[in-house]
Amino acid sequence: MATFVIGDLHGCSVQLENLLSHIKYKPSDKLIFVGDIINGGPSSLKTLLRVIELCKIQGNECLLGNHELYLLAVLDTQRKHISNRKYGINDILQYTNKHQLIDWLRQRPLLIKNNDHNALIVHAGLHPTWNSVQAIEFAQQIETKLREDNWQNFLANILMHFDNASNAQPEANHQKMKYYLDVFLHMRYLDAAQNLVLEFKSAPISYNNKDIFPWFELDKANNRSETVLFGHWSSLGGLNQYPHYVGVDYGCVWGGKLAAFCLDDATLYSVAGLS
Ligand SMILES: [Mn+2]
Repeated sequence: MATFVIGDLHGCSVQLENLLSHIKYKPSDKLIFVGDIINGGPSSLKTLLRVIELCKIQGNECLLGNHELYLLAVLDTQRKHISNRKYGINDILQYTNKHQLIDWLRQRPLLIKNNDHNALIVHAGLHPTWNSVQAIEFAQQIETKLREDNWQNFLANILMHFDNASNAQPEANHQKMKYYLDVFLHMRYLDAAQNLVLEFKSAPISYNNKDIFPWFELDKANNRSETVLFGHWSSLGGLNQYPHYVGVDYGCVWGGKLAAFCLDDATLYSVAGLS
């Protein structure tokens, strides 16, 4: 039995099957998907249905990614589906039982604590000012809201401030929740004062002259006892040189690789991404 943390799938169902074969997956293994299951590759619906099926097996779990949050937001009737991705998520939006998928997605965690391997797994990252207890607490606050019956109201209130669609002053609580979502689902860089810098998405080498830092470079000073694993940052091309920070998004949908990191022996497995 082994535990694998699997990178962003983005609708690449063929690559997921290839990866499961490559790691010789068996139901006694544990799979942890870092989120961004959908949007990008040719088969968002098929990939999501497969991950849901896999997560019915005890021990397997999937985080919420920003693309899943985006899907939840599109279901909010005030929004139109706009995707700059080649294939998008129309197959999900046209699916008869899409509300079952939505209800499954909004039950997903923003943070997984794996005690067997002393690991924290998140979609984008952890803020350096948060200790692990705080991070778990902040994740639970969002998870609780998304699981409530009026989750759409909650999301609409938060997302109103994502895209500046409103001039209304956000409530302090909504501002706080938006900040947590930005850290868990969107963060890549911070400035020297540890403020989020969300507009930069390329690899660090692209910004040599800027006063911005990958979040994990600042977080290293905390000497967390846990290993932090994350996805989301495809342009980073994975991160495998630090013992306590492991990036598993190797850009499958961008012609890179789909990766699974085995927590038991710190081995990285990968298969070719979408060509
Ligand atoms: Mn992402």
